[in-house]
Amino acid sequence: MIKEVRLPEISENVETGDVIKVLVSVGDVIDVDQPIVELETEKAVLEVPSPHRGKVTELLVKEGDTIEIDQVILKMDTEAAEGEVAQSAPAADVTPAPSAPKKPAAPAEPPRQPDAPVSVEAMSPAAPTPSAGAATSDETAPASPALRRLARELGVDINVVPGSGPGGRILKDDLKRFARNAMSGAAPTAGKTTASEVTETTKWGPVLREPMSKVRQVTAASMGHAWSTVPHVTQYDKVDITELEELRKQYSKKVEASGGKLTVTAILLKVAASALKVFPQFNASIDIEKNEIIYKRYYHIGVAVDTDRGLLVPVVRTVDKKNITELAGELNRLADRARDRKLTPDEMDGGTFTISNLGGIGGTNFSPIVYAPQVAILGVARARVEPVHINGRFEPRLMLPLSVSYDHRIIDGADGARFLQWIVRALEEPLLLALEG
Ligand code: CAO
Repeated sequence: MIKEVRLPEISENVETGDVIKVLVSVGDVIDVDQPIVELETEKAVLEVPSPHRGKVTELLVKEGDTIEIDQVILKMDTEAAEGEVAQSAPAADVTPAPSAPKKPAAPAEPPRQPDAPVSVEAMSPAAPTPSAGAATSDETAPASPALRRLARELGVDINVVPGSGPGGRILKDDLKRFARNAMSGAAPTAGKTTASEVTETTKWGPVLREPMSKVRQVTAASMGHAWSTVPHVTQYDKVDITELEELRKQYSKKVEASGGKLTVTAILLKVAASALKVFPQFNASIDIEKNEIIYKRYYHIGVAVDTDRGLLVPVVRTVDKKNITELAGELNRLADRARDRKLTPDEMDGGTFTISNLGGIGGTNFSPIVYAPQVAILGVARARVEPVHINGRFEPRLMLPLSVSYDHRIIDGADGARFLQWIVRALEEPLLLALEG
């Protein structure tokens, strides 16, 4: 019997993907769950597994094709395969994985299809959102193909339409509102690079043009969107972690024995979750259309991870309910999965706050960009021994620079200062965590 194998639903907001590699050929006998194509979407690189066993009779996609959900990838004869041994997939830089990845039990997550593709290389720091500064291609915009078509018909660049749906998804009403505003001259255009500005560069010397990877496209879109829509303020402070460092060294072996690494990031996860409970406006989102603030009663914290493919932000779930040893283990596991290209899109969704620690690399401080629709992000720079004036004399103390960037629409400067001060005090006086956190 001839069966069609179609692209199943991958994740919320993902409508299309680019075929990076076709892993089977016509005539191959393939097994259930055997990867058939490697697909790059705006959120991850995925292996699409075969839902049936059979002999491939027709291949309907090739490398470089952009395919949509439900598009037929190949046809196979499920009877012709009887008695034949399945052909194994060619060795690829991917990790075979079960067809139904374990879904973390978090309230904010989209449902996953039972035989959805398996992520082998994570990509997205957050659900992509359209950006005034994003690429002009509409492939990264979280909108349905029909809406993209409508946008083209209306002459609207879908990438600059702010989405009000879940995860920044663009809804029909968003497009209509945007088009109306555009006609009345109110559409935002800030941050967009014009074609002439771009071509000008070739006038002054040789250049190299290369296509942006999907990670870069998504990062560009979400950072551009955040930068152009969130009025940022960044608050800076320094915390004396001399005593904490002693404790960290003292307990690091114990934490290592349970599979984690007791770093400042793991400790900050716990401290941040407690601070978010004390200052709930930092664990929120804004619904500007309805003039409402959405306070989240769960504490899922994203941690920026530097990988060879770019910035990825896996999310540690229910941070408030875990101890630092558990958090250290989970952070280690997620950072490894990010670097090994194994994160699933779900593992990067649903964050309510983010920590970005660049201290392992260096720097005296920096201003991180808020991952909209979140409203705040904690930046961590390199701890250094500095002379600190205490009781009339200078003492060498280990000082950790911290910053918090926040959305000034719902967080006032005084609250920004209080929030960061709370974190500073919790690191200097850990009892505060038990008393207030
Ligand atoms: N100050 C001084 N030393 C620091 C430090 C800091 N702020 N943060 C980490 N370190 C040290 C650690 O203690 C560790 O030292 P040892 O090897 O001697 O034990 C070393 O730096 C490496 O730490 P790590 O990276 O293994 O562990 P971590 O838990 O601190 O960080 C992670 C994990 C994933 C946050 C980090 O590896 C990473 O990828 N950072 C980059 C994040 C990034 O790109 N941010 C920018 C995003 S754009 O906003």
